[in-house]
Amino acid sequence: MTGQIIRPYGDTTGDGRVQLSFTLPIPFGTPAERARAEGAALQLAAKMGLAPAMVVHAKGMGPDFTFCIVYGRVSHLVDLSEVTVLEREFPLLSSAEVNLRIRSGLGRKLVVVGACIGTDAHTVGIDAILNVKGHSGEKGLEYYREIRVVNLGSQVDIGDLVARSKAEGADAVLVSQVVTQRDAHLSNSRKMADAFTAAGPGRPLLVVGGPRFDQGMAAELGVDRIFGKGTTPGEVASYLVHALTPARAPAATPSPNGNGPGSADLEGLNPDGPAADGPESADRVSAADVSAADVSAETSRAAQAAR
Ligand code: B12
Repeated sequence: MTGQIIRPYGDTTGDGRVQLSFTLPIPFGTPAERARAEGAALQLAAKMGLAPAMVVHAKGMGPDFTFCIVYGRVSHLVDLSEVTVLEREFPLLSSAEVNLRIRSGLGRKLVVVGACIGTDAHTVGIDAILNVKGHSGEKGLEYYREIRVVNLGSQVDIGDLVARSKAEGADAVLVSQVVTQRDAHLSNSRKMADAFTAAGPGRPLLVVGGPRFDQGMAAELGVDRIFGKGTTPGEVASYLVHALTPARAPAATPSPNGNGPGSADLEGLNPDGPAADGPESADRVSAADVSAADVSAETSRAAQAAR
C-alpha cells in the first residue's frame, strides 16, 4: 500500500499488524490468575479493534498488576492527506543574528528566567536549553551575549517564580514540565499562567516545554508557546527574538563610541523575517533581515569576547 492511504505493518507490508502495551490492575501469580490476566488483555484488544490478536508478553508487576504486550491486526487506514503538522512560525537564526536582533530591537539584554515548577525535579531538559553547554551541538542561551539567563532550578514554587521574574525584569519565563502524571504538566502550566496574569500588567512572555506536551495547546493553557521533545536552544533563541523584538527597529543614530544600536546594525533589518513565505524560506533568515556585514561583525565580536 503506497501513496496517501497507508496501513501499519509487522510481518508483511500493509498487513495492519500493531503492537500495544498496557498494564492491568489484576494479579499474575497463580496459573489461574495468569490465564485470567491474558484473557482480560485479549478482551481489551478485541474491543479496541485488534483482530486477530495474541498476548506476546505478560509479566507480573508487583503482587497486584500485570504488564501485557499484545500483537494484532487493525483494519484502520491512515489518510496522509488529513495529517496536520504544526509549522514553525519563525525563521531559525544563528547566535550572531540573535544577538544583533536583540541589540537592535531592544537596545539592552533580553532577560530570561527559567525553572521547573511544582514538584518536578527533571532539570535536564531546561538545562539543555539554558546552560552554556547546550544540546544537540548547539550552545544554550547562556552563551548568547545579549541574553541574561536566571536559572532557578527545580521544584520552584509558582509564587516564587512570579516574584523573582518581576525582580529580575524578565522578558520571558521558560518553564519545564516533564512529569505528566495526573496531567500535572497541564494543571501546573495553567496555574502558572493564571498567577502571572493575576500579578498585573507587564506579564512576561510565557514559554513551557517538555517531552509530552501537545504543542497546539498554548492558548488553552494560557501561555505563548509550547516546545516539545528534541527542542534545541537555537530554536528557542530564534523564537524569543521573533516574539520579543519589535517588528521594525526604530531608526537610530550611530553612537559616537560605537556602542549601542548604530544605524549600521539596524540597516536592512526586517525582524518579521520571511516566515510568511512558508516553511522552506523560514528555515534560514534571509539577507534582507540581517546583512552579511552585520552578522560577520557580530561573529567577530563574539570570537573576541570568547578569547
Ligand atoms: C533523568 C530522569 C530522572 C532523574 C532527573 C534528574 C534531573 N536532574 O533532571 C531522576 C532520577 C531524579 C528522576 C526522578 C523521577 N522520575 Co524521571 N526520568 C528521567 C528520564 C530517564 C530522562 C529525562 C531526561 O533527562 N531527558 C533528557 C532531556 C534532555 O529531555 P527532555 O526533558 O525531554 O527535554 C527536552 C525537550 O522536552 C525540551 N524541553 C524540556 N523542558 C523544556 C522547557 C522549555 C522552556 C523549553 C523551551 C523546552 C523544554 O527541550 C529539551 C531538549 O530537547 C525519563 C525517561 C526518559 N527516557 O525520558 C524519566 C521520567 C521522566 N521520569 C519519570 C518518573 C515517574 C520519575 C519519578 C516520579 C520516579 C519516582 N517514582 O521517584 C521521579 C520524580 C522526581 C521529581 N520530583 O520530579 C517518568 C515520568 C512519567 C510520567 N508520565 O510523567 C519518566 C518518563 C520515566 C518513565 N518512563 O516512567 N527522573
